[in-house]
Amino acid sequence: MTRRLFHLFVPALVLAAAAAPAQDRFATETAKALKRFDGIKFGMFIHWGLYAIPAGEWKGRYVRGIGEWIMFRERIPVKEYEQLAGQFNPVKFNGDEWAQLAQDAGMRYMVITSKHHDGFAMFKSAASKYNIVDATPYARDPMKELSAACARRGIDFGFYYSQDQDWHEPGGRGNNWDFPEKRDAQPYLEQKVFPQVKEILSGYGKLGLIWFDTPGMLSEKQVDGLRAQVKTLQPSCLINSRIGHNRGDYAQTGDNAIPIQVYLQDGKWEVPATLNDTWGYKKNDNNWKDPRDLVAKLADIVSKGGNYLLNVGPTAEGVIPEASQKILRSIGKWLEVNGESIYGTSPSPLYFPDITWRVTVKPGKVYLHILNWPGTKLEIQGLESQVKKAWFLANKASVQFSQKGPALALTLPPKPVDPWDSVIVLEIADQQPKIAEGYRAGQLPQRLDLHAWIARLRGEEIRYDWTTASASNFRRFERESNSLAWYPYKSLNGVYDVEITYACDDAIAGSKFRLASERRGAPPDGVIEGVVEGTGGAFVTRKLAGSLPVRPATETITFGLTGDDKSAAVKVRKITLVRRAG
Ligand code: FHN
Repeated sequence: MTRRLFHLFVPALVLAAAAAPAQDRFATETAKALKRFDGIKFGMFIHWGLYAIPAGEWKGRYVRGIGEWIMFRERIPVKEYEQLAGQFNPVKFNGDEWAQLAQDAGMRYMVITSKHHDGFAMFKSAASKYNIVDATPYARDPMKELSAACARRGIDFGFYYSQDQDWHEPGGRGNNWDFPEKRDAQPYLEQKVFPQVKEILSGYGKLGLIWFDTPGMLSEKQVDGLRAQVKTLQPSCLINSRIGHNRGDYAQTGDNAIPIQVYLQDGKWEVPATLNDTWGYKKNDNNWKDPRDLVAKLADIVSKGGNYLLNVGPTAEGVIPEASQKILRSIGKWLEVNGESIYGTSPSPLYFPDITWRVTVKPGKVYLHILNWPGTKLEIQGLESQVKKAWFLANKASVQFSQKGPALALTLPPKPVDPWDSVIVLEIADQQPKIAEGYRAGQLPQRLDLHAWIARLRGEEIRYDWTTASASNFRRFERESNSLAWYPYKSLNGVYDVEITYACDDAIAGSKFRLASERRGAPPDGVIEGVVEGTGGAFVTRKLAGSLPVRPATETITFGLTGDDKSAAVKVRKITLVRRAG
């Protein structure tokens, strides 16, 4: 998606305080449901709809961007897009297989698109004939089967519903090529949204949650009405923050956006994320994330206080792509052995100095997730509780350690027990770990690494490589520039000197770079620009000229290269922020 679209339609950079509505008369049910949600950690997102037919191609041409946006990108008239319904026949759909895949992956909840921005209902709807039962040759409601298959396996089931954007209706937001006249949302809400939300809350058993998206233009009163309707029908059904106006029970980060540190100020949160570069199926998108990356991200997100909602985009035949299945099952294998360190845990009480390790906690136990093997010695600073025993979760092998004040020194084997995330269990003398002053989550040090690994990779071409621990291919294509984006979420406040660790062959030096701290709808909080110098191909750390202010309101710190094709080969490992005194 272009940056412009990002700003227009993605409201979710802000982890909006989601706790306010819990004061309403459904507070008890909501609190109970939130506690359950906090424990289950890992969910399957499914984007499935008519857009799976064109699968990223329109009239023989490749269409850039996320697959489910094809109608918008190509300005396809409603009458033409509607024709897809006549071809939609997912005969290979099997709800049990999908739910089983989620279970095999260790996913404990599922959220599927009941209606995306294209306005097509993937369930039987009396409110609009534009639905899978009435408008397709398939003529069945797959959501009945899927919700029942999840219930049988104890997987919490939820629906995604696009409440504001609806490109099929004049009253919905987004389609100004068919409906150029001024929009009136109220009739659309009354005739489609409210009745359909009632349908999905009434016909599919107990919903764990409802996932609204891109709230955009709806008024506070309209959003209150929507919230009241959900809670009246199912008081324990959680509502995500993208309902708008801070009326959600829990918050979303931006898509694929992970906070840089532990983040607990605004209640429970979730990261919605893709397995490749699209949500809805695109036949040519094979940019699959490495399972190692996904397991490490799961540990990273959970250690920071979040849940991970990872997406699959099934085909128009109703099949989840083989590559996605394989990746998910391998995550499941890791969770089978290490799930104890993920489900039902609390976030880290320590801040993270770099990307070597992460921490999750259960009463009397600290789980140390080693994501990047440090060699035979590892020192963790800040744990004051006495460690009684330490062992690898995977094979029970004990780990030698010594403690001196807040320093815990571990002696490790030369190679990781698990190449993705080796978990060491520390049994401690206290129920809750005691943390030394200065090391607590929130008490960030003067020097802080923003590693490329925890950045969101913006753009379709940019890649992260584990072997060099760096991102590359910052090539500028058309309007879309590839960049790294970090999300401080209120954790930083100050003026920072900046160092960059990168590698660049001398022959390709000379691209321009731009580092900026930004927020929507305002001039940047700070910008540093310069030219990339050659490093003889080796990784070096260099100080940048200038300084970067980052404020609590700063939403993103973005690094991009705005040169020509030369910039493709520059490798960026990390940006280090060094807080200036005062
Ligand atoms: O526009 C949608 C997009 O298609 C997708 O559904 C994602 C999932 O989080 N939400 C919106 C963009 O943030």
